[in-house]
Amino acid sequence: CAANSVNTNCKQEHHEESIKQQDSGGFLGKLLPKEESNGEIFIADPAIKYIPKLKPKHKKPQADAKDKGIIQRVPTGPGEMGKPVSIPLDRQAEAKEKFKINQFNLVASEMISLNRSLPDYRMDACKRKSYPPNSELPDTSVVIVFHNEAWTTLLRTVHSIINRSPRELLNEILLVDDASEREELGRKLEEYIARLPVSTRVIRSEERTGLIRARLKGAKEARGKVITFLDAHCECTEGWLEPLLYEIHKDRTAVVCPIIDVIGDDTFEYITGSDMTWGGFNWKLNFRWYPVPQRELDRRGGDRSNPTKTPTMAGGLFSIDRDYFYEVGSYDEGMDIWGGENLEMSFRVWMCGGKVYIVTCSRVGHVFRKTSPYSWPGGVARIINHNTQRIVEVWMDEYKDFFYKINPGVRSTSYGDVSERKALREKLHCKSFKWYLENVYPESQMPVEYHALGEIRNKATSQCIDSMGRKSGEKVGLVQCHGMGGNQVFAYSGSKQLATDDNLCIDTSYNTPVFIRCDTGKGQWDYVKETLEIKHVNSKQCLGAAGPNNKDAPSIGPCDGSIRQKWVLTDMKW
Ligand code: UD2
Ligand code: MN
Repeated sequence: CAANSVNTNCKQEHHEESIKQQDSGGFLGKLLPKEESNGEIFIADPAIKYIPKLKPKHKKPQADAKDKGIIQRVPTGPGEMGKPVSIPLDRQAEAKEKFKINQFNLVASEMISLNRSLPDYRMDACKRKSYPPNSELPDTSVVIVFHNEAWTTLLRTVHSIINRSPRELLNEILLVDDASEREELGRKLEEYIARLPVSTRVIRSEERTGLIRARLKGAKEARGKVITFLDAHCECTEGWLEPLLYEIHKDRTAVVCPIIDVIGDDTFEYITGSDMTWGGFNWKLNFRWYPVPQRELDRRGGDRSNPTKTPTMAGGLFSIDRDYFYEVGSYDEGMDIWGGENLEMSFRVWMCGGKVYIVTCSRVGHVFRKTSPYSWPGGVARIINHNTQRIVEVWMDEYKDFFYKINPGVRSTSYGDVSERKALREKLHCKSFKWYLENVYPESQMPVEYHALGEIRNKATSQCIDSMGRKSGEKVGLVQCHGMGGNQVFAYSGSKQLATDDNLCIDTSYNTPVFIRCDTGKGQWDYVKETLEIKHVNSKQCLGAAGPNNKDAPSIGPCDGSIRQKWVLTDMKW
């Protein structure tokens, strides 16, 4: 079955498969070996993580552990200490087959303990930091929404929270089931969590609402001072919670994310992510990771253990003061299934007076998948276009043109009524998107100032400049104009660059127009209104229609006043 398939046979197949596993393996039996199922698997004191009290006859006590009356459990099982799992030869076919169910290696996940150990990945400066006593920090409810999540990843998320959070700071865990269709996520889940030492509840949604409304449902029930949202396939590491809560303690309008580390979808290896990336987005409004610019490193005084101000967040993992969450407009209830809510919240929080941080002393792993395993009622494109239009219409002012120019077809998707969200923006006296670009995200792919946005059409041949989906270093294309946006949309920026989406600008190299990265600042062109010439500022040469040797590329040469060197830019602003 294809990913994102809405074919009910596919869903049925997956469903049956998961029930079969359930019957033969017995998740609970398998994952709670006898010695651990007597109530001791959940480690109450965060100071003795992974060290269940076993009777001395089981294992020899280790020197320092002996003094505390506890036995060190040497973690040697599959995946312990974040190591990759290798699937035995005789289970590889099964693993391949079961990968389809959740779009990650279910067999590997089932081999790993729900309490798997992980190294302390924090940088030294983080380990040395001291925080106010727990009694002074706000406590948190953790809200995890899921639809057809695998039992093992869901429960490993829960166990990692319990094992690695100070009890005073963890008010409760709320599992919001967004109409899952899997047997094991039914009553069995309630039975299982009833034995956990931290208040854990399952909140059920009868109908599939999508992750945004599911999170709202969870948030409504939350009793902690802070709400922490996590995806249902995460693993929290040592010391993850305190630095998040500390930032909110200092500033209740701070929305804080951990560094999101990668749990490999195939081996479940825990791979640390960089503390030098932050969140951005391109013209298509796709969330993207980009390197943190020098400007922000300087602001943090060169100390990488200080939180990074980030223009946007990935969306799945963050903490927010519960009252502030509602004050700043919680989520847009009009958004369906998946996508866009992270950018919407990032824009909203920044523009309406809050901040978004990546707290580099907090690390949580997440299983990143290549495709989505669940169904998308009504189609993936429809859902994402619907959600994204709701963002651009409410928050992006004139800059919404970037999105519509590159995706003209989107306009045919309805996006519902956004008047309430616009009223919210008014009520909160939020700043403009231009303010956001200038003050929060000057490195954005969207130039704050631009003179034209659209196709660059040659006057002689009526062909258009086209990025052809190429990368920096590759040559610029010139093909039939198609009027469909995409690779034929360029902005002529205030800094005289000819920029297309995702940091791609036109420059010349060895007398050939090529793409370079816009953030190099290179590639300046004068557009001469009177003569319609596009003139390279450094070399004074003109861009022209295709030469005789290169039919699908623009030429560059001495300006000769011919019609082949005349260009029409769309939507000129002067
Ligand atoms: C990322 C975020 C995710 C969300 C999404 C954009 C991270 C690590 N993940 O995608 O949290 O912000 O971008 O919307 O930042 N789910 C439901 N109902 C649904 C669909 C999904 O409850 O109809 C659950 C799902 O089981 C999971 C969570 O929502 O626990 C996020 O979904 P995902 O893991 O497919 O999203 P991801 O990580 O690709
Ligand atoms: Mn996820």
